[in-house]
Amino acid sequence: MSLPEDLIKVLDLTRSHNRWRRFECINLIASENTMSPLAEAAYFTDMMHRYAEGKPRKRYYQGNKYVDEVELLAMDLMSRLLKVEYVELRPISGTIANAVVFRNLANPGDKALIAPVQAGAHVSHTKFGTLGALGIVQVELPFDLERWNIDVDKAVKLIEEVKPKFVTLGASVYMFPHPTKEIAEAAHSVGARVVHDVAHVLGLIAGGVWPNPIHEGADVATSSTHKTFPGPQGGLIFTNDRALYKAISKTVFPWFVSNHHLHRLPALAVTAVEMIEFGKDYASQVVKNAVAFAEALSAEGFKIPTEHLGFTKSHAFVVDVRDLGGGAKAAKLLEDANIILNKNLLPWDPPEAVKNPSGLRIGVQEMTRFGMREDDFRELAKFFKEVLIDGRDPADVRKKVIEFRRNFLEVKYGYDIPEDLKDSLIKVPMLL
Ligand code: DSN
Repeated sequence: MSLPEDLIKVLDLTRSHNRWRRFECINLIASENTMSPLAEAAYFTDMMHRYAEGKPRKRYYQGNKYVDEVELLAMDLMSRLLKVEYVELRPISGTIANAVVFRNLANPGDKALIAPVQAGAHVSHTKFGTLGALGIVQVELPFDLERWNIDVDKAVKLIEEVKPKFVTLGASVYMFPHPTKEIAEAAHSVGARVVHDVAHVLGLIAGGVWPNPIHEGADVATSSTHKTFPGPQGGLIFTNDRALYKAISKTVFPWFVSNHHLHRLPALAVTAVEMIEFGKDYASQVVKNAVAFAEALSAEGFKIPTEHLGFTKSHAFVVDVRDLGGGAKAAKLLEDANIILNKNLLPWDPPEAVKNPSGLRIGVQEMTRFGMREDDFRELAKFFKEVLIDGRDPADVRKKVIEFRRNFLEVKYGYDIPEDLKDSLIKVPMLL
C-alpha cells in the first residue's frame, strides 16, 4: 500500500530530526536534555491517551487507579530528592508553574519585582509574558554587572520602597546563585513572598551542587523538569509552606491545567530515582565541564564576560560575540557545523537587540549526560574556533563534529531497559 504524500513527508521530517539531533549534533542548548532509555520507555505508554483532572484519588474521571499511585510516588520521590515537604507536579511546564504561583500571590494591578530580562529572567517572569498576561506590574531588580548578579543593597532598598506582593528570583541565564537569603529577609519584612524559578538548575539542586532556595528562605520554587534535571518536559512547584501549597494545589486545576499529560509521570519518577542514585556524580561533572569548556573557549580567543568570577558555578555560561558579528550570525554558523546553541541577550543589550544580541548561551548538561568530560569539551572548543575565529567552512567542520559525536551516543547516569523487560515492552522504536 502506498502512503499518502503528506504522510511520507511527516515521517521523513521526523526521522531526519531524530537522526540529526540524537546522533549527529552536539547539543548545547542550556534548557534541554535527554531522558534515559528506561525513562523514554516509561514515557511512551497508554497514559498519554488518558485524562485525570483533579488531584490523585480525587479525580473527576474514572480509570486512574494506577495513574494515581504513580503520581503519588513521583511526588514522594521528588520531595525526598529536593528535601522539601510539598511538591505539585501537575503544571505541564515551568511557565504554567509560574502562572499558578504568580496568580496565587498577586491580583491584577499588584506589583512584582523581577530580575531584568537582559540579565537572564525568563520571559514568563516579565511584562511580555505570563506576568503581564496576569496584569501584574513588573518592576526590575537592579543588576550588578561586575558580579553578574542581583545588586543586593539596591534590591533591598527597592523592595522596601515598592513593597511588592512578591519578588521573583532565578533566570534562564544563571551562572551564580541569586542571593535568596538576603532578598527573602527584605521581602518578608514588607510582607512580600519570594518565588524562586529554578528551572535551569533543578538537576544541580538535586545533585547537591547548587543551593536549594527553599532552604535559604524562598517561600516557593517553580521549575521545569527537563533542563539540568533530565526528565520529561513538564513543570513543578515545591515549598515547605503548607498554607501556600494548599492554595496552589486547589488552583492548578481548574485555573491553568485541565489534564496534566499523564505519561510524564512514570518517566519523571524514573528520572527521580536516577537522580537519587547518580545525581551527585552527574551534577558535579556538569559544573566541572562547564568551567573547563568556558576556560578552553577563553584560551582559544573567545570573550567570556564572567571569566573574572571563575566563569560559572552552573551548567551554563555566555560568550560575548559582538566582535564576531553578533549572536545571530555566530549561532547560525555553528548550527551549520551541527553545533546547536542559542543567541542570547547580554545585560547591556537593549530589548530590541533580541534579533541579533551580543551573546551566545551555552549549556553542557546534555552532552555531560552523554558522557563528555573536561578533555572532550577542550576538543569541542577547537571546533568553535575553526568556525567562528578561523572562518573555516562550517560544512567541513560538520564532518568532524559528526565523527566526534559518535563517541557520545549513550546516556549515562541513568538506567537502560532491563533485559527481562525488553520482551514485554510495546515496541515503538524511535523512527530513524
Ligand atoms: N526558553 C527556555 C530556555 O531556553 O531557557 C526556558 O523555558
